[in-house]
This record gives sequence, C-alpha cells and structure tokens, in this order.
Amino acid sequence: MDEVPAGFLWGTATAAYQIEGAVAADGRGPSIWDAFTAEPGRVKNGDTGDVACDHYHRWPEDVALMADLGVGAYRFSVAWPRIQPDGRGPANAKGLDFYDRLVDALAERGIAPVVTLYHWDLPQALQDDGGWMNRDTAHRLAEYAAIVADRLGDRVTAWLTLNEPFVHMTEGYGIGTHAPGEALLLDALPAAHHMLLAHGLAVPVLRERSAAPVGLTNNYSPVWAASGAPEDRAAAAAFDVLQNRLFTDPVLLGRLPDMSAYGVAADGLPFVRDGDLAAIAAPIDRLGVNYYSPTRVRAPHGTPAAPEGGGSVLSEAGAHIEGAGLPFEDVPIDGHPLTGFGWPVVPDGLHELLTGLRDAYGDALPPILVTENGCSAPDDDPGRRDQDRIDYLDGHLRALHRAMDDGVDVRGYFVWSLLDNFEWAEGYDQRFGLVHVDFATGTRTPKASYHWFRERLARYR
Ligand code: IFM
Repeated sequence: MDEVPAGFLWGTATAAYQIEGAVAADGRGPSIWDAFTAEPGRVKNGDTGDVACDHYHRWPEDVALMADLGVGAYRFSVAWPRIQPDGRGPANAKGLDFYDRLVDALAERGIAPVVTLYHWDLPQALQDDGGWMNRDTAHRLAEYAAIVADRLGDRVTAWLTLNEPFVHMTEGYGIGTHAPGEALLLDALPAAHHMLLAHGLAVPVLRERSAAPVGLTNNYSPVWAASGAPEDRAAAAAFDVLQNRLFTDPVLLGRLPDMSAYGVAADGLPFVRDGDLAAIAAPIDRLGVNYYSPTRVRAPHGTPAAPEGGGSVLSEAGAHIEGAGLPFEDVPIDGHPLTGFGWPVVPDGLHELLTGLRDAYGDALPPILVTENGCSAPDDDPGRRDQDRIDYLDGHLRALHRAMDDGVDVRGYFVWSLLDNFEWAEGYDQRFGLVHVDFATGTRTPKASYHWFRERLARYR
C-alpha cells in the first residue's frame, strides 16, 4: 500500500468561470470570458459560461458529491468579477457571501478549501484599461486578494494566487485563442511579468491576513527534444524557458531565465523595474503543479507542425507559432494513447516533472501540491464507463507515488475535474469530470472513475 504523509490533501479541482454560470447574478460584473464568448467564432459551438454547471445555485449538491467521494480537499477559484465587479473599489457583499457559504459547507463536511484567487476571469473593466498588459492590474489583484483574505482567511487551507500564467499569457495575449483574444505573439511578455508581479504583491497581503500556506499554480510540461541534434536540443531548452522556467525562476530564484533564444538581452526585459524580481520572489510555502502531458519540440523547419494527435497546449495554434519566428516547433508524441483532446497519455511524465523540479530548484523548491491532473474523454457511453480516465488516473497516481518514494515532497493531489465543465475555447466538447453533467438539465451523474477514485481514496484511510 502506497503511503502519503499525514495531512496530505486528496481533492478535486474546478474554476469559477468553468462551472458557476449565473454570470449576472448578485451584482457580478462582466469578465473577459463573458466578452470573448459573446464574439462569434471564438468558442466551439458558440458555447458560453452563462449557465455552465450552474454551480452557483447547485453548489450544495456538488459539496455533497465531494463528501460522498471522500475527498479531503477542494480546489476552487473565486471569481474576481463577483467580488469587485469593475475590478477595483469596494467589495460586492453578495459575491463574498457566496464563497463564505461554500467554505462553511466544505468545513462542515471536513473538506479543506484550497482557493485560487485568479483563474483567468479578469473583470472586463480592467481589460478595458489594458488587462495584464497594464502594470496597474498587478496592484489591482493585490487589492482584490486583501478583500478575499479578510473574509475567508480564517478558514482557507491554502492559497494559490494565480492559475497557469503561461497558458493565460500564451493563449490569451500571445495567440488569441482564449480571452481576451489578443494576438501579440512575443509582445505579450509584459502580461507574464505583470501576472508574476501580481503574485508577488499578493503574497504578503495574504500572509498578513491568513495563516494558510501561499503559492501559485503553473502548468508544467517536461520538454523532449525531437532528436539529439544540437538544434533540436536548443529548441527544447528554449521551449522549457518559455513554458516552465519563465514562471518559476523569478518566483523561486528571484531572477529571469536566460531568454537569449527569444532575442532578450542579458540585461533583461525593459518592463521589469528595479525591485520587481525581489517582490516576485517573496517566499512561498507551496508550488502548485498542473500536469497533463509532455511536449516534444524541434528546431523550426518552416513547415507547420501537425496540430492533431499528441501535441501540447500550443499545438492547436501551430500555424500561429510558425509565423511567430519562435525558436521551436511542436511535434507530435507518438506511441502513447491519446486523450479526447488528443494529448498523449504519459504517466511517467509526472515522475519526470516532479523529480526534475526537485533537481532544478533543490532547496528553493517548496512542497508541491499537484493542483490539476486528469484527462478529457468523449461523451459516448450512456453508462458513464470512462475506463480511459480510470487508466489515466491510475497510471498518474503510480507515477506520483514513485516520485514521492524518490524523495519529492508532495503534499496534495487534485483531480481535474470534479465536474464536466466549460473547457474554454473547446466549449462543452471536452469533458474532464469524474461526474457527468447534462448541460441541458444540469443533472449530475457520477462516472465509473468517480466510483474508482472513491475506492482508491478509501485505501488511504
Ligand atoms: O480546464 C483547464 C483548466 O482551466 C486549467 N488547466 C487545464 C485544464 C484542462 O485544459
């Protein structure tokens, strides 16, 4: 029987815009995702988060599902536009009340709340002023963090300031496949810096108001070179800098990685001001790690990489990347099963990632929470027999235990996701839930993976 340390957090994860719906309820302001989904052609089938899983109204049922599942923790995000409808100024009491009730209900069931402050739903009013391209947004996030921590700080088990700034920068500001839909390519780099600055400014704000550990969540991918050729190895190193190191070195080491592959001079980036890196490097207690699959890259060949069958989060945008003059090109990973999204299923990648973080950052690495792991699968079985998801989770849990046996300090693991939900540009097509949601009726039906995970969790008690 695999062991985990006392207090290990077994949980499921969600995010506000992906499940809550009720976008106009109780004074919530518009977010960039409301604006983006309203634009024709942005999201598959014209789907929006207007109703989603209607978690805003059905949350007691969802808490009961988690209690029945036997998880000890729940990672969810707070919707900034519910708390500050315009992204600044006084709190909207009804928005805070919603999360207050949720946190109390979780506590009654013995489920620890792990709160992400920002999971991509920026108030539209801040986007109107430039969004994450505007340095002021970092200060706004710190102000919002204070409001949330003042209200929930006595009951939250862990804080995560940001979710996946790499994906938000790349898809939201770099290639425009996510809200706010800007296609600035490498000119989007200020967005990354301002998000990291927001994280750094929020850390002391949270500490002043709450004893709970603080961290941020990145989406990590082990990067494989397509061959041993020096140019492919250089391409892999360059991609590793962009996806992994750019969002970790400043936080854990207080410095930028070598960005010369992107034409960035040794004296850094012009929008990084004196003192910023010290702020970003405020010590954290946890590193949130989201893992889905590795990425394989080669040196640019001038031929667009095949977007289907085994690429990373960037594959979909292969054509954009080709045009961007970037120092890498995504290539498919063969020889592994693929998820519904077409992402390769590589459980060993989780072991490689966790041990790689330990080796790269050593003593600077805080304990890890695996804040997301899971897969999408087609909605093609009325019996909800999602054996592919069971196999995925089983393989990744084995890899997790091997990494822990090898000395990596992991303190929690969260399945993405509790519910089928709004999968951003894919709308409702890609289903990640342990629980099936009928989006026409809101009906929840636990899948085979839910029952499997419940049995698995019972073994740890
Ligand atoms: O649904 C997303 C989530 O919002 C962030 N991490 C990856 C998940 C699957 O794509």
